[in-house]
Amino acid sequence: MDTYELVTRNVEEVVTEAEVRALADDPDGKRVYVGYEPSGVLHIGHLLTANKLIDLQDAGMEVVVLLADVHAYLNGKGTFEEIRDTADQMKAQFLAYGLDEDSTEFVLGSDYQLDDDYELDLHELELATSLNRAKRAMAEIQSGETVKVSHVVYPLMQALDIEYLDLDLAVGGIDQRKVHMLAREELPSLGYEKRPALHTPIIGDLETGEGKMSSSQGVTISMEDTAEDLREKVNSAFCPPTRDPEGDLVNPVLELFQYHVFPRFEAVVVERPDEYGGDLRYEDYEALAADLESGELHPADAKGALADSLDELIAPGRERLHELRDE
Ligand code: IYR
Repeated sequence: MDTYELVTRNVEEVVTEAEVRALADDPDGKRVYVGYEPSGVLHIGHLLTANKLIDLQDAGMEVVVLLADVHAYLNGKGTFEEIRDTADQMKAQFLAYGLDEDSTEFVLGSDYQLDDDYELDLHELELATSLNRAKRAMAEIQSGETVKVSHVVYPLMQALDIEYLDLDLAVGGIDQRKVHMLAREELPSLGYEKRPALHTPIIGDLETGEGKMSSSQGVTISMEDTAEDLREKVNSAFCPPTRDPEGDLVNPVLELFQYHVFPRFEAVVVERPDEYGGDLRYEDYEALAADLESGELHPADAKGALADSLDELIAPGRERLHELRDE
């Protein structure tokens, strides 16, 4: 796989292809980031962008993980103290998950976002941005109904982070795209360069395949799940072997294979007794999806292999969480 392919595999949007190609041509030392509002336990959404960060590290880039404590505070996630505690736990889980310790820098937002220069640039952005634009940028990120003033400051700070962390590339779920577009438009008005962005898909709810799999509603997979939890959740997941009337394969089981399992394992082995055809080995997602669609691979067998792979992926982080709680 060439570097551009590695950098952009499994993403939903590349902004812009030409800019990301230029980075992929000379990846060494390029700084890329994802920002996360700290939360105590990582879930599948965090792990999807973490997989992209691992790809980017493999491509030779340096990763910055922003533990966005001020953003979490602005989004009503608790007191500063509570948020900081969860930031430490989050860092430990990312490292256990497989981010490379030597080329990952963890930064707390409050380490620089309260500085004078940042604050004055923020006010300049506030002056340059319409209230509507900021609200729209925030619509997919903000959880509650009521938009507070803090919710329109939030995306402007996120835009400034790209400059203040001296980044070459911003990465986020597709729900972050309007903030990144705002950043591309507004940073130049402050005399800063605009940066490219990669947006990863958001996986649909496990039981319906629709909407997003999130911790706030429905079933999600998290770093806390035991092997048994995973088996139960995956077993009850929506896994139609056929396409929907529009011809799309809406299938959260396949999505988990595509975005979580294949990027991290060389091959997936589906164990089957000999009388059912014996073991199957897949080296890429496409081959597994094709077999599920043709009926060669039974959904129950695919689910068993998925639960095992997910367990292997989260086991080190789960152990780390237990250690932290025992301390
Ligand atoms: N908006 C993100 C959190 C976040 C991301 C970045 I990139 C920042 O610079 C700051 C905050 C979320 O929805 O979790």
